[in-house]
Amino acid sequence: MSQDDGEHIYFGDNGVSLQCRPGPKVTNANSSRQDEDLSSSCKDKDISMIISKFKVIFSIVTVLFILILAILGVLVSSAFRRNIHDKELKELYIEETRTLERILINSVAGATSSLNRTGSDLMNIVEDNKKEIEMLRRGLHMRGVTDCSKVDPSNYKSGNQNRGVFEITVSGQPVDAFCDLSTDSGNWTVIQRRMDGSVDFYRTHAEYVIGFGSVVREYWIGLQNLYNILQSSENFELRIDMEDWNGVRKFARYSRFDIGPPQNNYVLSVSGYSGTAGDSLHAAHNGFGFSTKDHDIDGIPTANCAAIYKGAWWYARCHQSNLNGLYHHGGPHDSFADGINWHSFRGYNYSLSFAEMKIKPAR
Ligand SMILES: [Ca+2]
Repeated sequence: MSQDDGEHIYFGDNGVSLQCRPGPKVTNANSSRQDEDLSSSCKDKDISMIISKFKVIFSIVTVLFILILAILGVLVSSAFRRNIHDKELKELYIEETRTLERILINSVAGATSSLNRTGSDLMNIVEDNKKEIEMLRRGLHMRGVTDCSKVDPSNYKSGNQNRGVFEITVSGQPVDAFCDLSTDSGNWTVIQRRMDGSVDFYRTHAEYVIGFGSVVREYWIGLQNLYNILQSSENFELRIDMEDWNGVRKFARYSRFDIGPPQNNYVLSVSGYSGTAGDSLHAAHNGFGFSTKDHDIDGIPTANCAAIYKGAWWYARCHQSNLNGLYHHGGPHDSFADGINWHSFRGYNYSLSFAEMKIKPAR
C-alpha cells in the first residue's frame, strides 16, 4: 500500500519514508514542463532511493541467511563429528572393557591358583607336623607302655609260655596282663574275659574305667588301661573268641580297633571284620561312647540300655552284642538280650559260656 500527500510517499506500514521537496510554483508553459521534469526527476530519485534501500535490506537478509546457514552448518558438522566421536569412543570403550576383562580373569585365575597352591602347601605342612607330633607322642608314650606283643615268652608269671600272666608296663606302672601268645599268631593282650560267672559285671562307670576282676579268670582290664595301651601303636587289631555251651567255638576279628579319650567317652572305632561269628559290633556300635548303668550315653533319651540289659557296653540305641551282660548258666534264657549275647552267633536269648576280647598291634 502507498499514499501520496504531496510531501511524503509512504510505503506500507513499516515507517520507511522518502522525501522530494518541490520548487516554487510557476504557471507558464515552461514552468509546467519544468514541473513535470522536476516531478519526474524527483520520482526517479525516490525510486533510486527505494532500490538502494531494497539493496541494503536484501544485503542484510542475505547476510543473515548466510549466517544462519553457516551456523546450521557448524551445528550439523559438530553433531556429525560428535556422532563419529561417540562411535569411536564406544568402540574404544568396548575394546578397553574387553581388555580389562581379560586382565581381570587372568589375574583372578592366577590369584586363585596361587591361593590353592599356598593352601595345599600349608595343609601339607600341617599334616607333616601332625604326623611328627604323633610320632613324638607315641615315642614318649612307648617308654612307659608295653603290651603282650613285646613280652619275653619265658617270663610268664603264671600259666605257660603260650597262655599266661605277664607283667607289662602301662603309663610307667607295672600291670599284670593275660597274654595269648598262641592263637592266630599270638601277641594278643586279653582285655576282657567271661568264663564262669564268678565276677559281677553289672558295675558303675568308675569301676569300668579302672578295671576289675581276676586276670586269670573273669576280668575287665579297665577303659583307662585300654586307652593307654592303644596309644602305643598307630593301629590295633581286635579279636573276640566265643564258645557256646555245646563247645562250639567261633570268633570275630577286626583289623582296626581304637577307643577315644576319656573326655570323649571312650568312643568306639572299629572296622575290618572277618571271622566265623558274624559282625555284631562294627555295624551296630561303631562311633558310640561307653555306657554304664550310671553313665547313659546310648543315644536313647527315654531309656537306659545298660540298666535294661544289665551290662556295660558301647550301647547304640541298645545292642547287637552284650559281652558284659549277665552270665546265664546253661545258655538259653527267657529274659530278653540281657545275657552274654552275640546276636549273629546265638541271638538275644542265649548267653555264651565263654567270651574273650584281645588286642594286638596291627601288622
Ligand atoms: Ca539312654
